Amino acid sequence: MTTITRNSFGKISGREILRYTLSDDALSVSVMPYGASVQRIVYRGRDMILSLPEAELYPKFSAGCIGAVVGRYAGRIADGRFTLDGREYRLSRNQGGNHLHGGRHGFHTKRWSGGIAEDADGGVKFTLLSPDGDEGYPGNLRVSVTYRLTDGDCLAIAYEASCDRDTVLNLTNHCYFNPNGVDNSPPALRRHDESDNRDIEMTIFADRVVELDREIPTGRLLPVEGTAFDFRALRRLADGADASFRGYDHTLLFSPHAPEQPVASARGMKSGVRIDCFTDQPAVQLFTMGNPGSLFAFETQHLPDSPNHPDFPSTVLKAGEVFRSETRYRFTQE
Ligand code: G6D
Repeated sequence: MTTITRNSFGKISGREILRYTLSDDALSVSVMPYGASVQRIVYRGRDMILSLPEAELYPKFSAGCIGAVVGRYAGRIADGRFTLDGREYRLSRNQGGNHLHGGRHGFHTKRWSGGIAEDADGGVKFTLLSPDGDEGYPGNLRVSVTYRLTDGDCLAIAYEASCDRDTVLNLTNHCYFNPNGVDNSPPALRRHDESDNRDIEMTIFADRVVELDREIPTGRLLPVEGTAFDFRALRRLADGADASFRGYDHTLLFSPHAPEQPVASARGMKSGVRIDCFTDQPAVQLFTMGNPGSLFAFETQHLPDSPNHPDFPSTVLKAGEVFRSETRYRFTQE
């Protein structure tokens, strides 16, 4: 049975931020309306994700999207432009001449509304209206994310969205994990790159990786066979690449799989904690902030720049359609 508590988590721009903590059995998850973010995950007494100690720090580090929901479009859109229904849309170009993570004022920077909602089935629901023209996107988009704990120490993240005009949409959550535990104490936060990914084993049920040229897809999907992106068999996250590799910031396309099958698992070799990921999305962005990096983000989503690649799975949300998606992270102590 999930219990939900609420407490003040400081202020952002002078306005109080409430933090909601869902607890059940060995797992507790704290979420907040700034960025509709997952602020903390504690499993059997260990922090599982990077967390900042107070709300006002999150806008300062917003470029990292720490724990946040990212949208309208997670990932990059080349040159900040795409054409839909014969009309070109110009988006904010907030990184290297491209559009990244919904733009300078993407969903991760917004104060969502909501909280403990009757229709959230024992969870916490945040909602946002992204108005027509927001960062250059068409249509008034209503989006919600509901966090709930389900059986077996599992965090379920359910998204729903609809728009009054055709638009593109690619949502994700941007937690930074380490199943061995994350030291979020202030001194360690300044040195968080001293913890590392070396003692993590991982499997990802993906046989193709998006080829990039200067962070933008070329349009080719390459086989992972024999590359640093081949996680089809369990191996250490840090073992697949040589010293010249600058770290993972790549999109892996899942192989066909049953919905109840985890698309990926990460296991802490020190803690024996395993995180299994389940999703209805076609791909995942694996991001390690370097090689081997200190934490990893595992952002389930569509492919980057899909609006400019007709042969990629479509991210078009037609006017009046309802988008629904769910990603789950299950925690197990081996
Ligand atoms: C960098 O390229 C990476 C992104 O993938 C990541 O999500 C972001 O930092 C936080 O821009």
